[in-house]
Amino acid sequence: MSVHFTHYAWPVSPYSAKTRAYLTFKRIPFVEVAPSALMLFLDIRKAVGAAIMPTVLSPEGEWMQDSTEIIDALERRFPRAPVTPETPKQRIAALLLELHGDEWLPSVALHYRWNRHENRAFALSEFARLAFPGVPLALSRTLIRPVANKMAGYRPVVGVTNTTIPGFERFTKQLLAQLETHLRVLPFLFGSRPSIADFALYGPLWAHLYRDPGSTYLFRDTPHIVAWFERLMSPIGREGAFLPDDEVPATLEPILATLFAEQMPFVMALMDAVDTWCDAHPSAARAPRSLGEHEFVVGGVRGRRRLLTYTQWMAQRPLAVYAGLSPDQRGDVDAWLLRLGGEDARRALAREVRHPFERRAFQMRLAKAEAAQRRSTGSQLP
Ligand SMILES: N[C@@H](CCC(=O)N[C@@H](CS)C(=O)NCC(=O)O)C(=O)O
Repeated sequence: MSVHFTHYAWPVSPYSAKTRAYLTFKRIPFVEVAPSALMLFLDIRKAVGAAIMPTVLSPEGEWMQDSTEIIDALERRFPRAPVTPETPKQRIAALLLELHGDEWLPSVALHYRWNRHENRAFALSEFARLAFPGVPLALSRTLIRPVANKMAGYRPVVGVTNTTIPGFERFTKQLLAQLETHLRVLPFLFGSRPSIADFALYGPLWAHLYRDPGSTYLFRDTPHIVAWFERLMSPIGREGAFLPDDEVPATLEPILATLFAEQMPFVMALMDAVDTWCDAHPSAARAPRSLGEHEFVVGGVRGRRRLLTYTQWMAQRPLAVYAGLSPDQRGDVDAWLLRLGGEDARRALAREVRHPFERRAFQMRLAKAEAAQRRSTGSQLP
């Protein structure tokens, strides 16, 4: 039996960059395989239910899918040098920044990849050579075009339109400037050890914005971000540590303040939509993938984007940490939240998750207790 984990991933994939950086830091023995189209649409789809990446196959033959679940499962198996800080403010900040990387930055990533001619051509060639190894590029580019079109088609879903593009670009430049300021002082977001937040932000920033040749210029004046990419790509040789005394560095505050000003109102609107839908469908055991569209703001520009229920599952993570705080801890965390985003920020973290999701085979299942109650009252799937 192989003692290695297998990481099925392409270099163009942001969520794969997240898991690769994690595996590398933890020194988990793994080999990376770039799955061909055949593998994706036959083996991987059969194993996990979709042609998606990253997936990880354990030495025992167990498949894992979804970067967050992969990392959670491996953290249980490899508990040394945990990547999620234990203390309240750092833990909440790390999980919020994971939510930011996973559920807000994809818009930026899709914009720069599919709206820039040079990047679009590069991505198409990358998809072609990885999906159809050994096939002449002219043919493989034609064969892979439907997949590329599907990816490009996600732009309006995540709010990228001609109106919002200036907002996304302003947001991106500001984020890179803020991250550069932070990384001038510290090697990683919370100290000398990389965290789940480092991996999640690194994913789209490296795999799309930096690696795609038509947007690398965004990093011309950010040598510390480039050095951080390099640290995340190779083993750092030591465990490092998160800052003592639950300190969230002041240099992360502007990034968190924007997250509270722009991403969080949209997450709250999603949770309102989930509550409304679940109240109207009391017998449902799972929620639909999408609940229509809603307004959002990015870089000060207003647009509309799809309310994807998966995002609530990700948002439940920082909210659960807040819900579990002792009164003393809550006082300290509240003062910090008020500084970052006023009463709205405190209210967002304190929000009750009335209809918690569990994720199973790409479905947002309503959490067990509630589902059991629903079943006992004779409910059915919607
Ligand atoms: N939430 C998932 C997202 C994975 C994902 O969207 N992967 C992209 C590539 S980076 C993909 O394979 N998409 C295929 C599709 O959407 O059909 C994760 O964290 O792993």
